[in-house]
Amino acid sequence: MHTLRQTVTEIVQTTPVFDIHTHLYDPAFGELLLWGIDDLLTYHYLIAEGFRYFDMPYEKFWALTREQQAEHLWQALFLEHSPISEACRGVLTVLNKLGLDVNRRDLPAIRQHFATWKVDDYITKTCELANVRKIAMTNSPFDDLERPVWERGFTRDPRFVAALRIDQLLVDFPGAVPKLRAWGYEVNADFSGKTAEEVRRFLADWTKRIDAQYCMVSFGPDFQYPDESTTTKVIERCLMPHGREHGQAFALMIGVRRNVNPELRLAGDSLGLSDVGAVERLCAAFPDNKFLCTMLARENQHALCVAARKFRNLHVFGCWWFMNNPSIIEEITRMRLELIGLSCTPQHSDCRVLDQLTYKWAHSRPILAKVLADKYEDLAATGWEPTRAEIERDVHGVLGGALEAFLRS
Ligand code: RAT
Ligand code: ZN
Repeated sequence: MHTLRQTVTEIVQTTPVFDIHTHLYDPAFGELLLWGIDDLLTYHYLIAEGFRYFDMPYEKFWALTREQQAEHLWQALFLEHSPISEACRGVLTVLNKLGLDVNRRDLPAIRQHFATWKVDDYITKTCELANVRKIAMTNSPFDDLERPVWERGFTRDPRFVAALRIDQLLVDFPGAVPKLRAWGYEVNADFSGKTAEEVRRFLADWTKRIDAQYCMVSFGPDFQYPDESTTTKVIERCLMPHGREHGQAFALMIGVRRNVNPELRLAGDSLGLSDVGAVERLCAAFPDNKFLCTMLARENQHALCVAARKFRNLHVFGCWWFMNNPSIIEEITRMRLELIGLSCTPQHSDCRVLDQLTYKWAHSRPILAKVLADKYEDLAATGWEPTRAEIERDVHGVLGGALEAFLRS
């Protein structure tokens, strides 16, 4: 006889997940899809941690090859100190799940192992290990490496779905204008003339070209709505009508303070406390639009969850970046289930390196199982015994099914 807890754990482990936000790419993008030990070790989370111990100047590190950077990070974060941080532990989980003996602490042997893989087989292997059924990419038409691949066209790998990322349009409209004009859209920085309809044409063209599942932006903690800014204009006159016309949700990731330490490059971003009121005002002003939201500051999570209780057009997701640590994931997942039940997506991976799918889901699943099992046990104590089918339905929901239903609604 299985206990309820064992049943929940087994179902959470075996239910395939739709990972709703990553920075991974369809293999057709070639080198843009990062994978393997050197990409794992040079993940920006680890670079930030490496500089806690390095005494070399920043420029010296950046001048090294990727392999040399990886060796310095391995030395400082794995050999000279025990790799207990979540990001370091993640590297070991990946290696362990691949069947490597991490205890040998042998980087050259690990590299040899990766050299034997072909990318297509490795994607299949990783999706199996992570039990991932579908991966949402982050696709920016403003990215000069990515855009030409879409423009040329390619046969899509059905495991990868697209999300239209439009940060520049929203946070730097004047910077976006010359690019949009060069691509044939008649826009003006002062929003005069046909600007609004031309931005909508741009959004529609890209939505169609990439088959975007949703449209996404990341904002700083100072994000406000409404205000006098061009951001508000783009939202009101372009994004919201576009969203309604195409049934497309608008995903907001709020709270990143970019470049707090520019010397750290991609690893140099921090966080700040945001105004959940801005999200509430957006949801209230556009009841016929759908919003997804995640926030970076722990202190914002409770208010964001309460906002989701008030607005059914708001779907809360993920424990993003600095939130993606076991102690915080458990606390926030528990709180969300208590406040909004199963109508949320507790986790996304935010992977930048394919292999990370393995660890991010291996680390998140037991936490989700633990919190869910606690909740089902509380129900059982009242006499309401959840059936296996009910648990399977619920787990499918929190592992991406609820989001798919929200996007379809
Ligand atoms: O989590 C991350 O890796 C960050 O660097 C960001 O990419 C963030 O997730 C984002 O999508 O802006
Ligand atoms: Zn991201």
